[in-house]
Amino acid sequence: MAIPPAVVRAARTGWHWQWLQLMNGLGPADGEGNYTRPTGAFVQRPPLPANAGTAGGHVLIVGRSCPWAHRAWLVWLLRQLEGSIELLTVEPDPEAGRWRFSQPFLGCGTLQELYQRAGADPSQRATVPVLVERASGRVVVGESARLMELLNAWPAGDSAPNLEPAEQQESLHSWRELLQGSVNDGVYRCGFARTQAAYDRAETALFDTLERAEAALSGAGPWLCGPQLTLADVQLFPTLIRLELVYGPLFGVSRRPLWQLPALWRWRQRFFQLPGVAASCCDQAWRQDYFGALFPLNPSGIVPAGPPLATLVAAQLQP
Ligand SMILES: N[C@@H](CCC(=O)N[C@@H](CS)C(=O)NCC(=O)O)C(=O)O
Repeated sequence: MAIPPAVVRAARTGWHWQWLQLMNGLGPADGEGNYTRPTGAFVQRPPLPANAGTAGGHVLIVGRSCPWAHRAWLVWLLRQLEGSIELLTVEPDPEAGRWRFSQPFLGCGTLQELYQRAGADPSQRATVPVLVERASGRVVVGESARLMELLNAWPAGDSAPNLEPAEQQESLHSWRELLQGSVNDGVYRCGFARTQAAYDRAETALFDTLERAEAALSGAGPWLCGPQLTLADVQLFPTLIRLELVYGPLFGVSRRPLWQLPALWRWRQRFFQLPGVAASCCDQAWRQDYFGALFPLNPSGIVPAGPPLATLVAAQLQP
């Protein structure tokens, strides 16, 4: 039996209203429907702790699916900091919408507890990545952009690369600023947009920046700022490696699949080959967490099939 149009209209209105309520929890928006990322706790860049470099003195807490955690994890592994900073992975708890420890950590079962013990306001989100001093439980920093810089300054072995080379400082700074808003947060601005206009703005800014990156890499390279790998490359990778697997299908970011940007495709392949990087790419966990946890964007909870990660980092473009 056909459903009367008036019932369909009422259901759509009611459904849309409920969607907006759920979106308020997921990602706040301004009056024009643009996603506005809330400010977290412990966001300032601290000075290098006096005991930095002491074996086991600090713990870097990450979540496998989180791109912000991934960038800190990448700096940690590229600079080979495993001797002084322990890496600890938290698990998502999609029902409660928070991170939990597999084993109690410093007496805490959830990241929220750890944040509150460290002095965060209960209204503030407990986010990954976060760097914690083990002995005191003090949060050193909870903002990934600052954390990347701190880890780059952390005492490391002679073979550890400096990811903020002085000679590339200017271009590094401008790339990082551009990527942070239009690409790293940009994919979320697309996925969490409340209106068509908000989505269009974010999507245009995202692909404009990717095309600029494509042009920069086509002309020079092999890295974004030139000859040396920098924090700008580290910042771009977690977003680009999730592009076809998550952001394309879930956030509506599919105007230009990466194979249409061949210099960026090769750059992604090159970055993936760096020691340790492949092991930090947990594509199954990403898909499970994003499609499973972001209920307002995927109410069925179905995790769609996607391309195998290996095909996205192949040396040659697959015809
Ligand atoms: N500004 C933070 C954002 C990090 C962030 O949003 N992390 C998400 C996971 S991708 C999180 O932990 N969310 C938990 C929550 O919102 O309660 C950073 O860059 O470090």
